[in-house]
Amino acid sequence: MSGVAINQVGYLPSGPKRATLVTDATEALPWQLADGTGRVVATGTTEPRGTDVSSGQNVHTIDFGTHQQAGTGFTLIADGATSRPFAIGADLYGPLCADALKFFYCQRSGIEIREDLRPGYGRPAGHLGDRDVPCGAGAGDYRLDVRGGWYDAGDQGKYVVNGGITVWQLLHAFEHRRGLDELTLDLPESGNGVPDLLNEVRWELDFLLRMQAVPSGLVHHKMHDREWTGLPTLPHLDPQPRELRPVSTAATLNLSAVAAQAARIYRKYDADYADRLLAAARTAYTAAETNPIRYAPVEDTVGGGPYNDDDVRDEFYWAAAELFLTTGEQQYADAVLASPLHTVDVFGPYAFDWAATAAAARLDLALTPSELPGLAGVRASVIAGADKYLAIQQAHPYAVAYAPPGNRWDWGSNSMVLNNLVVLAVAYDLTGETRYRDGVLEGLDYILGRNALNLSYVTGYGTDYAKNQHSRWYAHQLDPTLPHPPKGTLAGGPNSGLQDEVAQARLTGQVGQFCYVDDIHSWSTNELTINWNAPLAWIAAFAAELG
Ligand code: 9MR
Repeated sequence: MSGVAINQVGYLPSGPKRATLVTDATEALPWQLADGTGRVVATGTTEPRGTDVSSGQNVHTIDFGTHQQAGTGFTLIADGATSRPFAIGADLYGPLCADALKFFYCQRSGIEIREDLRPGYGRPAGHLGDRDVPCGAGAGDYRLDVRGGWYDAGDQGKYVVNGGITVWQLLHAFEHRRGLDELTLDLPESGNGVPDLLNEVRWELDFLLRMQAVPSGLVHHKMHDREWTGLPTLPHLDPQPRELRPVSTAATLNLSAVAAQAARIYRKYDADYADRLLAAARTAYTAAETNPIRYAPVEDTVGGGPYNDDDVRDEFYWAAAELFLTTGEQQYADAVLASPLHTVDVFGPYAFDWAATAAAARLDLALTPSELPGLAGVRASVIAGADKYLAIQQAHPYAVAYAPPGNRWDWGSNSMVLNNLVVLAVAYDLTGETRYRDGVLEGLDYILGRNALNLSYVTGYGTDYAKNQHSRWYAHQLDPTLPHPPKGTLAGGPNSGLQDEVAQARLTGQVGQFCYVDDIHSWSTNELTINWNAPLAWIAAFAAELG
């Protein structure tokens, strides 16, 4: 069996252009590139790569980078197989960036989603009762107004640590990528004089601020349904009571980090809001210092996910970094410099996620102008991390900058792949060296179809794409009157853990890349989440800039 896996969205004229051929052949083979009319416009020979660990397949690389002519409907032909059609063009990634960001409006809680703004996705406001929510057993004897925010994923829970890393990444893109301040996202707030990306992120920031308890300054870890609901359940029809879970040190530091970051970014548009954000960030940091070991328990999995984390050294580092970058104050500089994480290599198999935030701190310290002593060393550490991911990518026949230990792919692996590319992109920003830029672009190929499944993991992008992501309201697979997820929605991706029954029944014994199924019930391989769409938007913004 043979096949040619390509980026189904397409390649930038000046970017790298490679494909992966699956074949039994061990010797080099001829390949042809045909244009939209079927005319052969380039030829060459494949490079045999042996057995790819991530898929178990015998593969070759096809490099057609010398062809720079734009067009649509290109195909690659080798070993009797023809690839899916693809484009070559400069403007391929602007739409992906916009759609990946428009995704967030449809995740909003506590507000009607307007049909005129999102045709096919209009729905009544969900969870208006979140304005008066009791603290569950052990959480405290009070009620809070925790309305708004984004639903985390296919469930309707709202979790501070995951909302936090998502906000951080979207604001990081806003601060360090170009063009996002002018992007229109078709929101109710559009046209109010504030960039739409900041309008969208504020919906979540306001929710995060409401999760902070008074007077302690500590932040509730999460709020969600008392019991899990079934699929489909539209947000406004959720029958379950909602509950807050106890405060945690991780959530408190998370709010501190992103409120501090947001304070410097929103100041230009709303100084009062910036003051409020900064005050909340300071209060939270102090509260965490006096309550350093309140951990969200791993067992808290009824009605919502646990998002447990019992190592918060990285969250302390991250909050101190953002407070320092915003205020320049000595106390926060001291905390950054004293952190045990400041001088260690924080770029592991994957760079960061909701639980591991040290690399987020490092990336922001490297890019945001400041007077931090030893800044050159900070930047060098990011470049060293990028070199590591680049080496992994270069050894990988599908050009994935992610090779988890033992080939055991993580839950949400597509976000790990993308976040490692963010490190390459920051290295490009710091050095201007083309190999980092090319690494980012080639890394995106995997997400958009150059993979063992020949599948684009982004709904609406490519010829064959994921569209049955686990969701209670984009549940078209279960009820044809409901929509698929909106275009620009990323699927979680291969997960060797196979925690759900569909994955267990269909994927047991599969190798790495094959641990994925586009079925709505496969919540461990095929969910959609806010924190996975954020890196997609970040990387798409980078690719759009280059186009
Ligand atoms: O993305 C989370 C992943 O890193 C964890 O391993 C997993 C189990 O704790 O939970 C994932 O987060 C889920 C959350 O708990 C509830 N909403 C959906 C999230 C994505 O599946």
